[in-house]
Amino acid sequence: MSFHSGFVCILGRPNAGKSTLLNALVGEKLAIISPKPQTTRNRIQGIVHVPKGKGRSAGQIILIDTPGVHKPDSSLGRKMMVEVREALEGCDLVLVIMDATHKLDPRDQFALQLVRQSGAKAFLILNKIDLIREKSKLLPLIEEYRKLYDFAEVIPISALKRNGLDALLSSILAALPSGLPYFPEDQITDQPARFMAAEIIREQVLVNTSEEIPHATTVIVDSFEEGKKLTRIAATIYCEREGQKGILVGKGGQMLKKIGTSARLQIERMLGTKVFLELYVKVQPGWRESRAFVDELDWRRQLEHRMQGQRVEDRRTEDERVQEIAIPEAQSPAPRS
Ligand SMILES: Nc1nc2c(ncn2[C@@H]2O[C@H](COP(=O)(O)OP(=O)(O)OP(=O)(O)O)[C@@H](O)[C@H]2O)c(=O)[nH]1
Ligand SMILES: [Mg+2]
Repeated sequence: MSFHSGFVCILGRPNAGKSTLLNALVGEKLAIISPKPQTTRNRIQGIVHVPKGKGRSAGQIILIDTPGVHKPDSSLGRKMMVEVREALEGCDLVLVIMDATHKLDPRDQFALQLVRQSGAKAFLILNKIDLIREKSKLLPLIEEYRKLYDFAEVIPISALKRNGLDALLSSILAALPSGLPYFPEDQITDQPARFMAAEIIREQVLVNTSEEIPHATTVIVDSFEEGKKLTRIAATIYCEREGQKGILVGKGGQMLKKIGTSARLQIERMLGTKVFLELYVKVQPGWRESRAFVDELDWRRQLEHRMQGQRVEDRRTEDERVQEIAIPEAQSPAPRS
């Protein structure tokens, strides 16, 4: 049996479970997850190395997790949708992931329209079936979806409980062309550790805050010095208003400390070193509407600028300068040597 490989885009509305599926198939936490919609803001590549199995050829699946499909109302939202479109470009297969507990609505049409435009082969993945007691209830839903799009396959799964994933992997491989692996066997993502650290911090902001704060915050890692035993990271959480800053810092810096400690433990696990994490909170009014600021959040662009020796901050315009406060309490305890 030959080796199969190719690019597979995971597409769907916010909160459908796209990132949960990516992590489950790769077997590592590459994407942050939260019950809040629009958690993922950029495309994330995860590489699944599939060994030869019963009736299945070996292969390499390059999965691309994407931001939830929605009608954007800000620069940030527009950038997220550009990420979706870029992920769709040139992919061999699209996994349209839908929350099986939801009724079909016009927003699903918008997602399907994107698949139609891409012209790629598509599977319908009905997720969260662990929440559905009577599985027969899925049949009318499948019928409705089939009327809207000619899916090559329909596969019910639970990304959270990891049900149906083996069948999904086999179907994906069978749909991919014969070819060589694109990436070496030890590579599971294209994301730099520096960016993953920023995402882990943002996830802790999502977990620990509510209302408009999750949507109004973003994180940039300002410095990342990796040593053999210790990694020193300084990062800034940007929010839009003084009131939000107050909540993020918390009484006596307690909230920032909580966010910092949880994030640090996860980053330590990811890097396999001790981490010294310094966190700052800054107010950047209306950053989601600033195209220049939103563009600078793109790690691919950050990487480009660092290679050119430019600091990200230097590229912001005068009226976008931030008001800054440093929170020394947020520092992690000094690492044990
Ligand atoms: N019960 C159940 N919950 C799930 C399942 N898959 C994901 N979830 C939950 O659904 C919520 C959203 O999951 P995500 O993976 O962040 O969803 P997403 O599609 O990546 O969301 P965005 O990044 O916002 O577009 C989280 O609370 C997950 O734990 C599933 O199979 N069953
Ligand atoms: Mg996501």
